[in-house]
Amino acid sequence: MRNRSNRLPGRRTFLTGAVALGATTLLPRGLFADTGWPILRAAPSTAQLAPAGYPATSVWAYATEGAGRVPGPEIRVTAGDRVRRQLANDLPQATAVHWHGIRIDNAMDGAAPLTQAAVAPGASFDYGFIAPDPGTYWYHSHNRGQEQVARGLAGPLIVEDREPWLGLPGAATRELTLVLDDWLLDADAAIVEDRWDDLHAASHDGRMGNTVTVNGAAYPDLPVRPGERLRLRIVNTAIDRIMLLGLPNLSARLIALDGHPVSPRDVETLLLAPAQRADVVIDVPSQDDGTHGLLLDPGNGAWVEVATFRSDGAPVAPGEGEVRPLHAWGTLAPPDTSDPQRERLLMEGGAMRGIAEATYRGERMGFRKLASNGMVWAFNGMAHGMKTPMFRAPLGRTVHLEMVNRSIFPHAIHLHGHHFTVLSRNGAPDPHRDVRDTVLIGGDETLEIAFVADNPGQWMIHCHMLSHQASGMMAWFEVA
Ligand SMILES: [Cu+2]
Repeated sequence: MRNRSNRLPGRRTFLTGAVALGATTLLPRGLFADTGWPILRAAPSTAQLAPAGYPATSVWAYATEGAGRVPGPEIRVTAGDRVRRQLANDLPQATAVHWHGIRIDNAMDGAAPLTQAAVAPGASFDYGFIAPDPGTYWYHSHNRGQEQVARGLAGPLIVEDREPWLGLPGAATRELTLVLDDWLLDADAAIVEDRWDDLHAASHDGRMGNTVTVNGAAYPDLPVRPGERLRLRIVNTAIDRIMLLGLPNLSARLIALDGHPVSPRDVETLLLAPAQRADVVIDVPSQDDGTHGLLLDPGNGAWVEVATFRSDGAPVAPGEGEVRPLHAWGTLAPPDTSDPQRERLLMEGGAMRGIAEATYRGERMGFRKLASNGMVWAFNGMAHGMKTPMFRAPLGRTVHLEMVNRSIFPHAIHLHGHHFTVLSRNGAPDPHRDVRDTVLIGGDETLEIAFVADNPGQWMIHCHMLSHQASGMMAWFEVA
C-alpha cells in the first residue's frame, strides 16, 4: 500500500516568471486590536508545502502572531463561549472570514457580499460570536474562495465540549487535528496562478491539485505511542478535491461528522467532500510494526500515504472496549417532518449535460452567453441566484429540502447557519440520519434533508466545491 515516492498524479504546469503577489508594504500590526481582541491577519506568506528539496511556496495565510502559516492558527474555545477576532486584511484583495459549520449570528457569518461587504485591503472587521455546539469546524475566506482558499486562507476551529470526554473510559487519551488540503503546484512548487476561473475545470470536477498536504506539509510523520487511543479531527479544506481516505489496521471508528456526534461506527474508508469534517477514533496497535498510513485515493485506486503515524516510545495502556460516544449536543431542535415546508433544489449544468438556459443577474440566457459570463451551473434555473432568496422560511419552521442533481458530477451542498438531518438518498431512508452542514450528492442522485429554520437571517446555500460555487452553484435562503 505504501507509495510514498509518487506524488499525486495530475497535470504539472510550468509558469514562466513568478507572478508578483502585488501586496503593498504595510507596517506590521500588533497582536491585538484597539478593542483588545486578538488579530487574525490575512497576508501573503510562505510555506514549505512540497517535500524537502522543493522550494517554499508563496501562499496567502492567516496569522495571530508572526508570519502566516497554512493551515491558519487553530482557534480553540469551549462550547457556549465567544470567539473574538479582528480580521486585519493585508492582502491585495478584499476578503471575509466564514466560520464554517458554526450556527452563528447572521451578521458574523462572513458570507460576503450577503451578510457583510468584503473587507478592503488595509481595512479590518471585528468578528465576535458565540460557538454554541462542540465539534470540529474550520474558518476560511468567503470572498473569491476559489482563489483565496486555494492560496491558503483556511484554518481549524475547534469547539471543546463543556463536559470532558478525553480520558474517560472508552474515550481517547489524546487528540490530533489533521487539516487536509490540495494544492495545484508547478515544478518549482509555486501555486499555479493563471487558472482561477478556468471554466473547463469548473464544468468538471473543479480545480484538482497535485499535492495533498496534512497540516501544511507533504507526507508528514505524526508521532504516536504504541497502544494509544487517539481522536483524529479530520478537516478537508481543499477547494474541489473529494477525498477518499483509509486508515488501515487502526480500528477506525467514526464518532462525529461535521462536528455533530454520531453513534460510533466502524469505518473502512472515509469519504470527505470539501468542507466536510470527520472525527475518528483510532487504536494504535500495542505490538506495533512502527508505522501506519493515512491513505488517500487520488481517484485512480492507487492509494497514496499522505501522512504516517510513527509509533515510538514506551507502550501506553491500550484503549479498551467499545469507543465511548461523544456527549450529545442537546442544542439542536429535531426537525418536525409531519408537516414541513417543502422546498426543492434542482442542480443542472457542467460538462456532458450542460444547461439549455438559466437566469443570470435578472437576464434569461442561453448556454453560450452564460458561459461567456463564467456561469456553467444553475440552481433552480438561476445561475448565481443572489437577487432573491431561493426560499423564505418562518422562524422555527421545519424545512424539507429535496435536492436533485441532474448533472453527472458530485456536489457538496452546504447550508450556512444550520445543521440538517439527511433523510434519504435516492428514495432509500438514510440508515444513520446523520446531522451535517455539508452533504455530498453524487451524479444523478436525489437527497432529502430536513432542518428547523431556527436561526434568523439571510443564509447562503451553495456547492462547496468552490469552482462550482464560483460558476453558478450559489444561492441563499431567508429565515424570518
Ligand atoms: Cu458542485
